[in-house]
Amino acid sequence: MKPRTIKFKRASLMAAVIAMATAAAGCASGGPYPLDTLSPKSDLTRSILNLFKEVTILDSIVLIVVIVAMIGAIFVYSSREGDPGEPSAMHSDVTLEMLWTVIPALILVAITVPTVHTIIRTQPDKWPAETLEVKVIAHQWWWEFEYPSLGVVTADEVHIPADRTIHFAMTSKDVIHSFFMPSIGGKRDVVPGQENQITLKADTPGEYYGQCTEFCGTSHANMRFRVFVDTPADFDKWVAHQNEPPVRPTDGAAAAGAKIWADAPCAICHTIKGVSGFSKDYTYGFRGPDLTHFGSRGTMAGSMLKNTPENVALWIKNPDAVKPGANMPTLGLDGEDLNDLVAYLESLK
Ligand code: HEC
Ligand SMILES: [Cu+2]
Repeated sequence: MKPRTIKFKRASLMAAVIAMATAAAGCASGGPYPLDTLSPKSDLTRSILNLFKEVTILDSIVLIVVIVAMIGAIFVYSSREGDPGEPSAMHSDVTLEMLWTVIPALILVAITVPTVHTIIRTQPDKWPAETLEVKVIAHQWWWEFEYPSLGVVTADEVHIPADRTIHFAMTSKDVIHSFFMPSIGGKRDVVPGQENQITLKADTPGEYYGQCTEFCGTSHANMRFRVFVDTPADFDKWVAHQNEPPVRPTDGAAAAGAKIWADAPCAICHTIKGVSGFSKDYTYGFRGPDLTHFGSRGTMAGSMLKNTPENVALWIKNPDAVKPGANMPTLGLDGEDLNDLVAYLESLK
């Protein structure tokens, strides 16, 4: 080999190493991304991030050692002008073989021990008495949240109090989904006929994003949700409000809309507590989100849209045009009837 090509190879190798290091630094810088796994806001996500950091540091050390050894070998052992022919071949070296078996085994142990420890610590099978249970029921393509001890049911926006253990018990009404709220609770599959769990304690009040992360059909990407971590006082206020029956409008568009609601087939799939019922055997009023306090939610249709009168009207007019595959039929409402119905739904604060 001529010295010139060796020089060229050395230079391109160095360039590649510098490019990799720059890319790695860019990834670590983070940013304002709502599904960022690097900004934990609960004990569970903090443990996961710590584990991720430990393993990444360990792996980086291994990477640096390998790269330095490789570059060193290129400089020290590459052939030069005037070298005698082929180098001698080496056969077996017990010490070397022991080393390259034992060192990787130790590295694997160093990764396995904290991983298993984190899994055991973050997936308890018992939880404290003051734990709040939240049932998560996945539907194509929206999320239902039920608080059995509080009598509250909501959709796509789940509220939890900070600094209290929350136990999410999750199941699906149709296909396999996955519950992913990166800042609060990692990720867990949601499977029909089975109950999966996440237990955590959120620590920073705020609004966080969630998303279904198991392909579940046409509108999979539109199956989002929000997590509101409230201060305990705000959470109690929210619960008290959710437990009040919605105020019945007495005049104006909203009152006219309430009449349309009573005549339209909406109640077959939607519950408005105190107005149209819900059957315990799941034959009536459960196929779509509970609308009892629909007007108090900031988003709708799997957190895909902001909850504004314009969006609600667009939705009712033709759900499928807004959200491909939506399991709500087009019911032919338009004009003043539609506006009145929207006014009624938005009045359900
Ligand atoms: C066959 C069942 C069915 C009927 C009938 C039905 N809906 Fe729906 N509705 C759904 C489903 C399912 C969703 C959730 C769709 C999604 O987000 O993917 C939904 C979503 C909604 C939403 C958004 C709620 C939220 O929190 O995201 C509103 C508002 C709504 N429906 C209003 C109505 C009105 C008004 C009527 C009557 C004119 C009606 N629906 C009739 C099944 C139905
Ligand atoms: Cu899904």
